[in-house]
Amino acid sequence: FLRRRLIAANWKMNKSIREAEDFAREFLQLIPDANSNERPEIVICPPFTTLSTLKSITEDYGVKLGAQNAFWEEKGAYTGEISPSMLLDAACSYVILGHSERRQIMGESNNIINRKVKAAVEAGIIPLLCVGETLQEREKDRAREVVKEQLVKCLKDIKLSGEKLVVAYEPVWAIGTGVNASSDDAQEMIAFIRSCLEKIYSREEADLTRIIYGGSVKEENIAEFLGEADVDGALIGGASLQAESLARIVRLSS
Ligand code: G2H
Repeated sequence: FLRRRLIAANWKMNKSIREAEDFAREFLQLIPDANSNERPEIVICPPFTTLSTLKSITEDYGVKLGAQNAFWEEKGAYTGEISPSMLLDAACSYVILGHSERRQIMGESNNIINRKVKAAVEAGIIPLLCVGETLQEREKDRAREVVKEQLVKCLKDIKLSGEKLVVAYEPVWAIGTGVNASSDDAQEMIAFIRSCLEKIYSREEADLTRIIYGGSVKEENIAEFLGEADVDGALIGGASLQAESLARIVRLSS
């Protein structure tokens, strides 16, 4: 298959160091071997404070790490911020950018996200760029327009080569609500996102880029999403916090 499946866990602001350690030890026992070609790519995006502990436990097992945010500058007087190169140093291969919680609660605009995506790509970290419409936008039939605008603005002037970007379609109304989008809705929007990437980049780039679905994914619905032609994996919040639940999702994605 052209694109390797990706299962990414977004822990959001959850877990102490001890809890992360317990999770990792249990999780690693429950998933297929790293060299099993049955296994999807697995990325855990924990709070910054648990990265180092998770690295020491997971690095020999091929489970990758990602961060949940990054700043756009490399270093300097930016109190409280963390740069993409620091994340690379902390063993992150990925960084979630543009998550709707940051757009809504922290007021991140497409322009800010664009600067972050650019900095991440330049540092060699793969952005997991989140896009998605609100319920109001969907009801006004503006979902495609909003998602297209997010893609165009967040990817402005960003050169890509190969698999240097992952897009996550996360309809805001499906996040943490227990109300997932239907797999048809996800397929339709993800195919549309692929067509936008084709316009922004090229057919080849669009075919290589993995586009995943996020929003109330759980073991009961993962197979349905993965059954869709354009859905290359999932970004999982709530259901990724328990090792058993995430491991079952991984096994169902094999
Ligand atoms: C959407 C998702 C993970 P949840 O934010 O990014 O969270 O699976 O809890 O809806």
